[in-house]
Amino acid sequence: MRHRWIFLVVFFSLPLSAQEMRFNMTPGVTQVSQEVYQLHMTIFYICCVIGIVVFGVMFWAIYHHRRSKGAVAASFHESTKVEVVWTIVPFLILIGMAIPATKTLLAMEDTSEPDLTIQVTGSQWKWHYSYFDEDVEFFSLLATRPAEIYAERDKRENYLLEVDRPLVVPTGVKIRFLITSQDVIHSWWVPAFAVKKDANPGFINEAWTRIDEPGVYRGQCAELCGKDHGFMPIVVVAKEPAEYQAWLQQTRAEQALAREEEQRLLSMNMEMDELMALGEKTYQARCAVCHQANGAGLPGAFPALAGVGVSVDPAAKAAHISIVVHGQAGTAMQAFGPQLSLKELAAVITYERNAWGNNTGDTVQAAEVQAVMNGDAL
Ligand code: HEC
Ligand SMILES: [Cu+2]
Repeated sequence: MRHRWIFLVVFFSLPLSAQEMRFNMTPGVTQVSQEVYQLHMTIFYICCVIGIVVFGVMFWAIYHHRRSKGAVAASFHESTKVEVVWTIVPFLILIGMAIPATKTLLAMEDTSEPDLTIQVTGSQWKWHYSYFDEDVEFFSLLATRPAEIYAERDKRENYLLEVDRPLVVPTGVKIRFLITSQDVIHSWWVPAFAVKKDANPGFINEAWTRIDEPGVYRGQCAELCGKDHGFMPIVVVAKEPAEYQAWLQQTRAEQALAREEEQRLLSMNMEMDELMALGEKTYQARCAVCHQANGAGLPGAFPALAGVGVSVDPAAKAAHISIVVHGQAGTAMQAFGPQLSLKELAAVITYERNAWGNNTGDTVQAAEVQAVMNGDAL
């Protein structure tokens, strides 16, 4: 037993160094996240003390009452004193843990009196953010390039943790999140805020945060939600209130402009080339995850669009527009009407009708898409 001390050093240094170790939880950047972290450390230390006391007594007893020393087992049972002690001590420990835990949980759940409310909607496989009373909403999609995912290029720093449009929020105000889903269960998780809430279809869950420091905070969907569950990250950019207001103004103006452009588009005829170029881009960004880049689909899960179905049927143009705009209830085929602009819809449908050897020669125009949206016959 010359090296007994090694065991003791390792055992006693575990709780001390846990705070610095990479595999500990992060303290985060909000008051609540720090409370959560402190709570976790408190409970962890309590567990360590219990562990040290229980194993200490056990190992001490084994060592001192070993047979080689001629120890003889004592015979006693039913000690009322011991039974009372081992009931009361754990009871007190549990109460001691429950009080700080309840306090923190109540603070996390208190979504009252927010300064800003944002609806967060998950769907396969992206997030949608809608700012209440601000007329601003957008989708936020993975921005990592497929070449990185398929290891054809080096991976960038925030591999799989980058999006095309981050959620932008002001610092120093109470932000309430209303979290829901359009299809399956997702979960909106940003560790730095200690916010992790399930997004359930048909329900709205609430969470909140108040961020003190401007910065970029990253998270992920934390509920296994299908094939691309690992490909729907979350990026939150916290800005000083003045900068946030400027961003809000600009985004609102951009979105209003885009709506005007939609109106203008209705009376225009776009050329095949333009439609195909935008269509390919839209298809690769939004449809290829399921129907595959070459339109071949995934047998048993996602239908092929190349060579079969509505995409090659000259008589089925309206049906084609309709399934893209309205989706197919009960399947993974979402309604893209609310997700894409009229221009993108017209382009992506045109693309499907003319790519991969699907030579219908049709173009689809914005006005035709609008007509299907309105329920008019083509
Ligand atoms: C999350 C997976 C997913 C994504 C993303 C997706 N689809 Fe689909 N799509 C499906 C599934 C599943 C079906 C089959 C629906 C059914 O069973 O009726 C389908 C069916 C279709 C059909 C009907 C095929 C036929 O001939 O009957 C078309 C057209 C189509 N999708 C176009 C698109 C377009 C355009 C996009 C991108 C804007 C897209 N899809 C994105 C899953 C997806
Ligand atoms: Cu998800």
